[in-house]
Amino acid sequence: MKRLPRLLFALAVISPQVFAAAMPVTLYKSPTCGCCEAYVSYLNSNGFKVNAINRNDMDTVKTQYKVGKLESCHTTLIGGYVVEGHVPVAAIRKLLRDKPDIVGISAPGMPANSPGMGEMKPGTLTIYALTRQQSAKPVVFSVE
Ligand SMILES: [Cu+2]
Repeated sequence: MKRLPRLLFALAVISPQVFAAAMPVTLYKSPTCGCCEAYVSYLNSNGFKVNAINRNDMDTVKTQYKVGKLESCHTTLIGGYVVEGHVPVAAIRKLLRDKPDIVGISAPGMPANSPGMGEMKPGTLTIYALTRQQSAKPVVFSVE
């Protein structure tokens, strides 16, 4: 038993991403949203630990987190950012790594080629920035 901590330490050094604790996130969704559930599973299987909260007043949530015209079905809070809709984890990781001065990111609507919706086709899904001053023209954050 005494060897176990050492072993864990060694493994943690070798593969930090495997041993990094799952990142806790909060996700607000309507209780009847099926694609939202699919997205919860997607996040959970990609190293996040989702606390999904059912809300019947998603309009209030959208107003509270200022998603504006870039709204989708569910709203997720990750590391101080708002992640709106079916955003691929690659974009979330970029957001958490680069820490831009924005409110968050969004995959507005419910695009068919997004995680939790359907088959992803790399390079086809545009992710937008939720800027502090909601600009008339949407600002592209990344293409996934
Ligand atoms: Cu959806």
